[in-house]
Amino acid sequence: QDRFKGQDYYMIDDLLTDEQKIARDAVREFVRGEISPIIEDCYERAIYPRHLIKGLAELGAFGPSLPEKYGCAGTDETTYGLMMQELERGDSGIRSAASVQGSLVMYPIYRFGSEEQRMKYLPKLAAGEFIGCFGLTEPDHGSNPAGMITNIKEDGDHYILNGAKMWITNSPIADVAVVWAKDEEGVIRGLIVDMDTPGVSAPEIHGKLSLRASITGELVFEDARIPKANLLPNVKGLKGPLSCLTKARYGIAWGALGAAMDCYESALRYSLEREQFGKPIAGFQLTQKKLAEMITEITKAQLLLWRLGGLMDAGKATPAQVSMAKRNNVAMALDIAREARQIHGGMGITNEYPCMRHMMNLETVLTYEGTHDIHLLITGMDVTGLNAFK
Ligand code: TGC
Ligand code: FAD
Repeated sequence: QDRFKGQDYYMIDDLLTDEQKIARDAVREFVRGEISPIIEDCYERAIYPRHLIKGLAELGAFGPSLPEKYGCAGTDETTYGLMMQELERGDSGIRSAASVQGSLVMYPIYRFGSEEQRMKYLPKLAAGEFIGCFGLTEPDHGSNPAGMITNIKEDGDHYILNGAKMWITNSPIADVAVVWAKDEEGVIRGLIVDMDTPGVSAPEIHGKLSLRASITGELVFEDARIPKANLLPNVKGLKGPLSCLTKARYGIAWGALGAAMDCYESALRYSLEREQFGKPIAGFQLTQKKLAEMITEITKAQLLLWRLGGLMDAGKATPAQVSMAKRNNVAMALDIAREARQIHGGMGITNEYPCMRHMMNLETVLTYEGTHDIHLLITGMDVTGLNAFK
């Protein structure tokens, strides 16, 4: 196969800095050499390829935009996005692992933690020596995390943590969890939970037909004693976890673009090679319609992300703008995966081609980090000023 060069219909590369392109190309090369050759097998056997963690850490894929002082690369937000784009071109499950580690575990420790907590955890998480997970969703509180019942009660210099979290990426293999729980006044607080604490367990969730190269589990807390020193001191309320989600949703908006690019690339290549009725199927108008619409949507998403990256760096991006990008790009990628699958005909349902795997992965991506409809309602609230959730 020729080396992937990326789609760039509007010469968006001209808008990128050399540093951004170097970081993107390094991850692209890692995906080509380390992820693409094994991913179909991992997916089929529902295995998370843990051996990739070291390489991902060396690329700086865990918390790339956090400061170098903590072992991170200190990149801008567009670089972080481009890295997520390339990882998800490989597989949404691999990008998920990086999103959770960087945006949902390292970011809250950096943003809301004490300097002692930062120094204790961030370098190890950046180096992949620790695996982190993020516990917000509960069995009865998914889209509405404000209703959570997981709670902490004071007991001397400890908190007693009780409750359960559901659908937690990486929990069965995690060393540390950032967990959100209500205190005795009902205020949501963040805690750093070492997973070897007695009373903490993380049973794996089996039977997923999506995101199979990612490991997902529960978090169960039964009178777990968490030192008070592990409370994140600098945030109270739902805005704590939601701020982390804004950071991760931004990365997902880029990641989904990567999955779409991979599907388009495969469909274009296949349609030029596959002949029916005496000519390449790419020569039929209906195939061209599919391909033309795909590259149009990819190009629009690239432009949206380039601008959003600039707004993030300037500190001007609003959570609602991030919601719009996450919702648009994931739905766009899912549509492209479905159309690309069709272009491959029967071959499209096999693991010879990536489209079906991306399609199934993207069903999860459409749901986690705020469902497609929740993000629509966030946009609706932003433009009308009326809150449909209350
Ligand atoms: P609401 O009253 O609107 O807000 C409470 C406070 O939070 C602030 N806020 C945000 N801050 C930062 N970023 C955001 N995106 C924010 N959204 C809201 C808000 O300003 C307010 O602050 P303050 O100072 O006034 O207290 O909250 P609500 O209870 O009405 O909920 C609103 C809603 C429905 C939008 C929110 O609950 C929501 O986004 N629900 C979706 C839940 C979700 O996304 N869960 C994701 C779980 S983690 C996950 O899926 C990881 S998958 C990772 C992987 O494997 O890649
Ligand atoms: P529900 O909230 O029950 O929603 C069901 C349906 O109802 C959806 O279609 C939704 O859009 C709709 N709905 C809900 N409320 C409204 C409303 N007000 N108006 C209109 N429609 C509404 N969570 C974590 O905390 N950490 C993780 O690491 C993590 N990883 C995940 C990994 C995977 C593979 C999956 C599948 C999920 C993960 N999640 C994680 C959980 C994820 O964020 C939730 O699944 C998601 O927020 C939706 O919650 P729910 O599944 O409970 O669905």
